[in-house]
Amino acid sequence: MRVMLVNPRFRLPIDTRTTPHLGLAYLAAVSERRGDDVLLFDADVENESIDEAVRRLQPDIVGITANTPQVKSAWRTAKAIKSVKDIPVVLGGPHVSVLPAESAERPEVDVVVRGEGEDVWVKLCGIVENGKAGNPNFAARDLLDPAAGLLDGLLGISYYTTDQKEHHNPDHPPIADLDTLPFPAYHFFKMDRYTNLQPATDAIDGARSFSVMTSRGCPYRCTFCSQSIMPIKWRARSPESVLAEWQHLVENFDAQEIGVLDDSANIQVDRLEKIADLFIEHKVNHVPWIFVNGIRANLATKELLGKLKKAGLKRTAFGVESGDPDVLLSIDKKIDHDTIRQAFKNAKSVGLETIGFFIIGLPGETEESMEKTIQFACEVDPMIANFSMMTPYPGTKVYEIAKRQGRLLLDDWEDYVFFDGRARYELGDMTAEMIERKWKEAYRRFYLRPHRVAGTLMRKDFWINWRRTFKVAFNTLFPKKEKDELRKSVEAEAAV
Ligand code: B12
Ligand code: SF4
Repeated sequence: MRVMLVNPRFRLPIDTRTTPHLGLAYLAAVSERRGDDVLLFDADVENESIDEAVRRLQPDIVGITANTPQVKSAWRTAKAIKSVKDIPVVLGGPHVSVLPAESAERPEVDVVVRGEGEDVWVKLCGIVENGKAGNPNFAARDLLDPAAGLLDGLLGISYYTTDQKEHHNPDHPPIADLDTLPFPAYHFFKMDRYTNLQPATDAIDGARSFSVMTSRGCPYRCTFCSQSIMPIKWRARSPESVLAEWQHLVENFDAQEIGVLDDSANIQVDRLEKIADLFIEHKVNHVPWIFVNGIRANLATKELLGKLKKAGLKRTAFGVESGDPDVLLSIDKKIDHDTIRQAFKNAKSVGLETIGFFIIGLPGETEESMEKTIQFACEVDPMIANFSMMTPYPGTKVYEIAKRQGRLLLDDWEDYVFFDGRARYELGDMTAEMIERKWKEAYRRFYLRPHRVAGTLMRKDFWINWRRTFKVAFNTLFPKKEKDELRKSVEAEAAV
């Protein structure tokens, strides 16, 4: 079968990096293992439109990924595909997992896959393949024919049959043993068209950079985090499986840097220690790698971090979120400031670069609590401080709070991004003006301290990336009406 996987076009309002989509890379890998011809269409790097590609490549099924700001683009993509042919069009990803009915009811979408996708996608492709075996003209309407009942037993999907009946089949169980998954199939991506996730490697912008997930899920349930839509059970790959993927990336793809995307990589400390030992023993520790997303500060001991540093770890992030103890308690992060202080000290003492993630505008915040966040950021002083304005994503507790008790300032999924300098909701005395002012102040005060300015100017990668850095800084502090222009241009492209 010819299966097409699509990352719909979505550009953030600032110039961010472009990386291959790991979820699609996994889906491509399981499709390849099934024996399918895989066609990967990442609209961020393609030169042709989706309908041209569909006409040229003639897929039998198309899977489109969608996070919240991408979902409208996913619908436009689905529509464009349907204008060519009535192929089964499937949507998956974080947004549609939370709000499946919203997409399933659209005429251009046939099936929504909720949650972890590999097993469901493979089974769905099997169903379509069987349908085609019995009927070469098999189309989406045949898949959704209530009399045929082809989708009746498939767990984890939502869809409307052609009699307009809504179906939400029960959830599919999460993959129990992640080691059974093939490695992400990067060979289907046009790798030379991507930048890197975060330049860990000084002096090599656009280094050959790959993402790896060594575990999935997170046992915590922070009130602002969309992770709460994924299975609560934390599952990890074996150290041997992680080593094998690492060797594959280093030897077959000449990886120059690797970003570990786990939500909570260090839940089992001995597993990470074993991974570090294996990297050292098998001499893959010369390739720098980073924890892109943050590891749990309460489990970041000096011993563990020291070992990881020897294994090639260059940079780690910690999710701090707030400098105010009451706010920190209220978001269920289950951590305290002394533990966070210690984690930053541990990381710095073993020579790791650090990133701190901070949020301005959590529920219950006041000007004073935001002030404490800025002060705490300056105190722990990570190499990179990332301040985001609280954006309440559907499915999170903060979204429910903002909707019920506050005032959501968003009515378009395409606005659900962090970077365009506008507050997303108001709650009690916390106004949009206050959030926006303190957010800008956070960046100014953190980065314009004399020792930071001097330190930044001394960094080699600053001089390599200075044009981009200035552009990002300028757009962050002086966001303009460019978001509307951006949307117009994306929609104009989609209309072509
Ligand atoms: C790495 C990452 C990024 C990277 C790269 C994104 C990329 N190209 O993959 C960058 C930094 C660019 C990024 C940006 C953003 N991100 Co991000 N990101 C992640 C992160 C940490 C890992 C993504 C990943 O690789 N996961 C592992 C793979 C295996 O999972 P997956 O992609 O979800 O795919 C699986 C399923 O969802 C499903 N699936 C997905 N697509 C499809 C399609 C089909 C057809 C099927 C059947 C199944 C299916 O099957 C896949 C395999 O199991 C996640 C957190 C997380 N744990 O997932 C957040 C996350 C996806 N990001 C999030 C957000 C909010 C954003 C931004 C909007 C933030 C912003 N800056 O404003 C932007 C949007 C950028 C954009 N252009 O779309 C949220 C999404 C919430 C939501 N409701 O949409 C998440 C969940 C973080 C969180 N916990 O809140 N992100
Ligand atoms: S913020 Fe981190 S620790 Fe909290 S739920 Fe999300 S992934 Fe887990």
